[in-house]
Amino acid sequence: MSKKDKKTCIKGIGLCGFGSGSNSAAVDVQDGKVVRIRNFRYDKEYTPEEMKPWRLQVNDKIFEPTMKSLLPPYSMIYKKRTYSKNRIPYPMKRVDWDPEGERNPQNRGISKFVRISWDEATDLIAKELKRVYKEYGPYTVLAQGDGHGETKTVHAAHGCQMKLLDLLGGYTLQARNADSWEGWYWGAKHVWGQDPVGQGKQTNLFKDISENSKMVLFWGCDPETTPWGWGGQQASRLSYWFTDIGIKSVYICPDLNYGAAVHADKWIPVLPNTDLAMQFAIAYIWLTEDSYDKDYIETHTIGFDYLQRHALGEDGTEPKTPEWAEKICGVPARTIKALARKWAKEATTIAHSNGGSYIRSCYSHEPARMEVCLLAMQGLGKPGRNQFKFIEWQLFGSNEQMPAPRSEFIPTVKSAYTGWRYTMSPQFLPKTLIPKAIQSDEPLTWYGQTMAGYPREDQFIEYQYPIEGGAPIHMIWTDTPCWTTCWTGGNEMIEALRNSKIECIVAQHPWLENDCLFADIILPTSTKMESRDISVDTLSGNFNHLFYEEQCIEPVGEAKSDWEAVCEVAQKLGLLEQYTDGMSEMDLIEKGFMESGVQTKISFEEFLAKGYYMIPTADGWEDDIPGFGKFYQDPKQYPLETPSGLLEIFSQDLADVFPDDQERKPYPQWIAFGESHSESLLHPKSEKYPYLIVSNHPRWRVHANLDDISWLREIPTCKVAGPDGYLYEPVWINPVDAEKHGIQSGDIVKLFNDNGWVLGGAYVTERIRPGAIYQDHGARLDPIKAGEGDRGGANNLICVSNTVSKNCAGEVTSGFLINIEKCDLDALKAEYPEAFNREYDPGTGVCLSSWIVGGAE
Ligand SMILES: Nc1nc2c(c(=O)[nH]1)N[C@H]1C(S)=C(S)[C@@H](COP(=O)(O)OP(=O)(O)OC[C@H]3O[C@@H](n4cnc5c(=O)[nH]c(N)nc54)[C@H](O)[C@@H]3O)O[C@H]1N2
Ligand SMILES: Nc1nc2c(c(=O)[nH]1)N[C@H]1C(S)=C(S)[C@@H](COP(=O)(O)OP(=O)(O)OC[C@H]3O[C@@H](n4cnc5c(=O)[nH]c(N)nc54)[C@H](O)[C@@H]3O)O[C@H]1N2
Ligand SMILES: [Mo]
Repeated sequence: MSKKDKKTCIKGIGLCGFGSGSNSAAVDVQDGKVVRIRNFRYDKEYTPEEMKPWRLQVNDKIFEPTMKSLLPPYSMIYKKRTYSKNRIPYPMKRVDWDPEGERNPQNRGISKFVRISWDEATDLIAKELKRVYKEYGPYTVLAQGDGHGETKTVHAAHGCQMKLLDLLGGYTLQARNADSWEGWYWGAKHVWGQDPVGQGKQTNLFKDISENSKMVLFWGCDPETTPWGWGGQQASRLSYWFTDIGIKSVYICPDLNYGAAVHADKWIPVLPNTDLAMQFAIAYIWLTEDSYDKDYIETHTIGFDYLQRHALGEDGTEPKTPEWAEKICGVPARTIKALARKWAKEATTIAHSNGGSYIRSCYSHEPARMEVCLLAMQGLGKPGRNQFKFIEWQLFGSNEQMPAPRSEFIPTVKSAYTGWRYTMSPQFLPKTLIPKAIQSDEPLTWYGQTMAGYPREDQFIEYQYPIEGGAPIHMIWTDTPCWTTCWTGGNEMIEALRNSKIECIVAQHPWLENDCLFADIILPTSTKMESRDISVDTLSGNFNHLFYEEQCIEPVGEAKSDWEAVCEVAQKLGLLEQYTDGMSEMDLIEKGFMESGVQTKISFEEFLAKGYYMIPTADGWEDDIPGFGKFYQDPKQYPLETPSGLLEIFSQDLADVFPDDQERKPYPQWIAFGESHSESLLHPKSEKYPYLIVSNHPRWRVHANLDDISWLREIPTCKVAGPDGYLYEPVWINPVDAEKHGIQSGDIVKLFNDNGWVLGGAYVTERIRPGAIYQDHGARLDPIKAGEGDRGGANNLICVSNTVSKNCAGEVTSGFLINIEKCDLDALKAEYPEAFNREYDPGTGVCLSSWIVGGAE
């Protein structure tokens, strides 16, 4: 092999999206193929002195950044995703979708696809767009362009189509709900006024916890799984460091998750979405034992009386004693008391990645804001007493949101075409309301833009669909085709996608999976290995850096990047020049650089020559007052973003705008079920469906991504091999519950409720508490009967479709009621022979040939 056939490129291989890569990687390319992906060494072009590494020392123990990136396993195996057997080989059209004749919407998810050329595909799309705009007017195309995805900037996934649709007269935006932090958004924000990432002020918490905390509560937090997806391995290193320096790690979660399994000093297995009861009992202990910070409550909060009366039962409700809570949350009263007493005595910080179904279930605003109240009762912001975000160290990039030592500045690169968090179209729909909007003939109303980062006051504004002068949608253009395995009411969405009002669905995606199966036209897009770009790493917790990404390989099959795909359609519409502003790929990369912050440090030429720029740790970072420290020291000088500037345990705004809302009152209250939800073991519905699902972010995937990676699928906790050789998505069940159903490890089981059923492979284990059943979310859809039953284990299909609560249009994707039974595979096979006769590639489970006429050759 000659030397010149080899090269190494820097790539930000993460799945967070929007130009922010979780950890830079070195990609080795040989003879036009990606052969290996490694950690990237920072010190090739910059010396440690230039980078000014930060350092923490406690006694004789030291914690500092590493000199190479901290890649999670997903990044290392990413060449498998680039070369996946699931790659869409060429543009395709659904066989029985005929724009001149029958469109057969009812066959979406059933019928196959045929190959067409890029020319035909883009002709069809351009024609349909023109027709729909002409016939129905502006805003009648829904752009599904949100979502996480490969960390690209110029070529970025998600949202490329929006600018083109704007040029055509406007579109309906699928407004991304605050998925990751619903409870913080709809609840905590009214107490402490802040967003994004709900958890607020994070300054220097690595240091504060290390030096001042005695205990960290990992509350709905798995530092060995979800930080992998965003921030790499730093959270794991930190967890070991905390143990090393004598900090106690207490895990509160229904499952013994991967972090708990290696780091927990104590695991408190709570029933899903019942934490609120435990929280009230903790408050009850502090109130009755006089072990909370009365001075702080006096000076830093308003409305405490309401909470106090409710906790003690002085408002006509039951007193929230530990014994009362035990019956609801399944945690013994003595454990709750012990936890409350230790917490009152010792400086305690609460750690979350985002909170899991603790804040992503029914009424999640209650536990989220109750947590802030508990933190307030122990003096939020005092040394060692904060809330710590164990992931996304610097996602939105203000110094206040950095638990890691501060760098000189935070580089940013924003694509000219994407950035779903920052765009808003006059006509929009909260993501959670889309199936309803399609199915119903009535206009819809709701409160708030629902997108993270919007000001608190926005939650009090009523919006409607269609807007005045707008019209309902008749076409969908998606670059984020994973509703079925990521969002609420999946089976309901399938029904909506089959509605004849939706005349054309365009999907652009690298892989033939999930909602692609419901499209009419499919465009194959490329992975980041296939194009040049610019990216930034702000999530490693080591050093921020900006880098140029060379093209590694030629596009796979007929793929084009997401941006290039939209350019092709723009060309057909005669709008290419306006769409690109006359800029080439390299122009856009340079623009990204010129706006990044790095342009003041080095020239573009030097940047290209070196390939990257490392941003040093800021001088004086040690002096930054941690977390809520400033607010603690002087709430008048450093007020919060609430109307009073204080922690508002009682929100006058909520009281004024929603006086009749029984589900979200002005202050936290105990609620198990209500008008919007009956997903509780205390509700009669639980007689039929006696378990609460724990649908976590997947250990071995990032949401919908990576379910086709053979190297991951062979790991026993990733898939369970069925007797038929198919690899099923694991279902954890406690031995006590398994026995009731005669279920053993390795059995194929069916999870079901009124919304449908999904299969899984049983893992009988005490790692999940009785009453809860665990199956990760994001498994690849593999319909047995699309809209009803699924073999892949995509449990979002059976997830509830009601929103967080009446006036909160957020998602509920975990902690809902289900039942389980042993599955009679033979009977199922007899009933659905076609689904079971598909030919699967053994390692990856891919069955492209079943969906493409004539196979995928
Ligand atoms: N059951 C359950 N459901 C949940 C949650 C839960 O806890 N439990 N959590 C929720 C949360 S917090 C989130 S953030 C969402 C995640 O939901 P999403 O952000 O929607 O999911 P992703 O799988 O990250 O990405 C969306 C799609 O982008 C695709 N994609 C990746 N790269 C590219 C690309 O370069 N081009 C194109 N065109 N597409 C690309 C992926 O294949 C995938 O289909 O899920 C939510 N749903
Ligand atoms: N590997 C991987 N990493 C990811 C992602 C991914 O899909 N895969 N997604 C990324 C995204 S978009 C986000 S938002 C973050 C999410 O990060 P998180 O919100 O932390 O993720 P989850 O897995 O939903 O929940 C974390 C833990 O909460 C616990 N839990 C579940 N239900 C309950 C409950 O009712 N009460 C309590 N107390 N605990 C509960 C479980 O132990 C679970 O492991 O992760 C990011 N990182
Ligand atoms: Mo998320």
